[in-house]
Amino acid sequence: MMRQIGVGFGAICGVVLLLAAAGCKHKDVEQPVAEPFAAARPSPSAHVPDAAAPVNARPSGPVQFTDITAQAGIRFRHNSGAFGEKYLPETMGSGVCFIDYGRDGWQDIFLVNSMDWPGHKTHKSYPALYHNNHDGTFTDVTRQAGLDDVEMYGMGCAVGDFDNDGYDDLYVTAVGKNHLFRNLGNGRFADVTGKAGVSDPGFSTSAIWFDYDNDGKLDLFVSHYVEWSADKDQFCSLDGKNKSYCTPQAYKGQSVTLFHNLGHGRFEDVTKRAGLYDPTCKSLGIAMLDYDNDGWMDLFVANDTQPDKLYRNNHDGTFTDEGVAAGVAYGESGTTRAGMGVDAGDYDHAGRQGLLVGNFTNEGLALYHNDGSGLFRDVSVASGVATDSLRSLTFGAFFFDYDLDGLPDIFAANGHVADDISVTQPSLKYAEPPLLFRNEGRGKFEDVTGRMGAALRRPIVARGAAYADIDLDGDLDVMVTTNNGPAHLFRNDNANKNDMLRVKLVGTRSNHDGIGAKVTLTSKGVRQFAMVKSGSSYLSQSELPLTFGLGKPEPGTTVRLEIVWPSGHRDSISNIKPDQFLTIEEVKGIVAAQPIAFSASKPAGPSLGK
Ligand SMILES: [Ca+2]
Ligand SMILES: [Ca+2]
Ligand SMILES: [Ca+2]
Ligand SMILES: [Ca+2]
Repeated sequence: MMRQIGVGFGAICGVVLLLAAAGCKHKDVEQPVAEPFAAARPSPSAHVPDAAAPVNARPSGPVQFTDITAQAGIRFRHNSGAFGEKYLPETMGSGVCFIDYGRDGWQDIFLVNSMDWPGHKTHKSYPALYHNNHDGTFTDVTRQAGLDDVEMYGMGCAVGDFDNDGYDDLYVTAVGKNHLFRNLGNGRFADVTGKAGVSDPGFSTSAIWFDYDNDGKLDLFVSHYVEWSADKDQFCSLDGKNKSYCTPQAYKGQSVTLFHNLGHGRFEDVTKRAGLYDPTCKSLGIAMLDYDNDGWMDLFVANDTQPDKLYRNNHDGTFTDEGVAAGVAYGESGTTRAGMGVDAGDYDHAGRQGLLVGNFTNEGLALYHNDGSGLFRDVSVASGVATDSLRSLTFGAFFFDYDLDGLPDIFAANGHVADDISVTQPSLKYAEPPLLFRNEGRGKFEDVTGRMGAALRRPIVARGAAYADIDLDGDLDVMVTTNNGPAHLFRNDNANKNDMLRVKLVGTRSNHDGIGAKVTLTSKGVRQFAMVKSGSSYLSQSELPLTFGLGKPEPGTTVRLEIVWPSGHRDSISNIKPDQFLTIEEVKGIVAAQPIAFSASKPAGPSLGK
């Protein structure tokens, strides 16, 4: 029934019509209450995607990923600044973030760039913002957006609406000073780093927006790698003669940073007060999770050659590292690994978030099952992901349900750090293909990379990775960055022959993005659990809307959603039809519903072998 509902009516009318027509039941319906941000916030109807009328030709055939970078008009190239000296940061960048900066319901792309080193300038390098044209193509709007006047040695990015004005803002990490770009809502961004007090110098890597004190304002956590500067650069060599990129053992670590959002555009560095100051850390990836399900956000931080950390939120502004006690600090042999990209997700319908960590070659991906009661179990080998990833050096890594069967799968973006690795280890290569693991259920994963088309089989020197449904056909597309090279946009073709439900949350008492909100979906007797999150993967961020795969279409399928917001408020909505993009506002419930516009089976591109 909801499929017939148009998109032209306003939010209030939409709620009434939806409730009446679709028979939605709200357990916690309450009168909207006045709250401080109400006036400044946009009407939720502004979030409705303006997709064309749905095409009912449902696709068929196997899922394939097609590299559409060129046809999409994306010409970004990362500049590592490498000039032969092999400075450590050159081999580490950079990231990609999906951001719907114009709030038209279509995900835009932000790509972080590094730059030439001082004294070795050949040209200027800037990050790139690509606007989604709603037709599979993108336009470079970096200049119009005002993002082309800060050159920096960029590493990563994080997307979150820190001032709750309804427009997602951008934090960009770098070697040197980081930058906070406030989204002005008119297509432009303003550098507000100074006023906000978040420049956080050093060697920053991944960053994350999360509300650790549940006050409705997003706080900022920044991971740092090592103490490095050009004058402290060490000489390392694989062959005893020529310089190679050093491993992090050559340098001292650098502490993570936590910034508390004070409101009014200002932040306070509370790292020490929060118990997080630790200069032994060499952190690369961050995942937010609530592993003990107490409603307070915890963090998992992957450290390169140092123990990984699980920072439990103590509810009083402090954190305690429970990594060792929880069993996630070390590999199975008791050694530290080269933790890079990370993600947290309920990959087996346990109702709790497990952990995924990308590691070095010969270490394999780490997969931890969350057993509850504060303990994780290393299931890397038992699940099948460790063996098939042993030869890979994984940076970007995340859970996502690429085939929409309801079971979260795993993507890993790989590429060695040493461009000369095959000289000393001929079995290893600098460029490596990504890995896609299909979740077979019962805790098992199968490497299906070879069956996904030629695009995923091509070796690249991958670093960042993120997903979003860029064409609003219901399935998740993937973007991967490469070091000192182009970024790749891989379109997911044909996964949407399965049903799905996509959900965008709008917080009112909670932060506007609903970051930290937990959504439990029940359909056909199966419960799926997901959380709206910033960060994860490596230097990157996927889109904020959640996608739930619902498997084969069956007549009469309905879905029930239960949402626990960071404020503690609960919303419960039943009798939802599949294949919609819903916008759900805290307390109000569904405020907009847009049917998924299926695109029929796409022809395989010329680059797609087989
Ligand atoms: Ca904002
Ligand atoms: Ca906060
Ligand atoms: Ca799946
Ligand atoms: Ca898609």
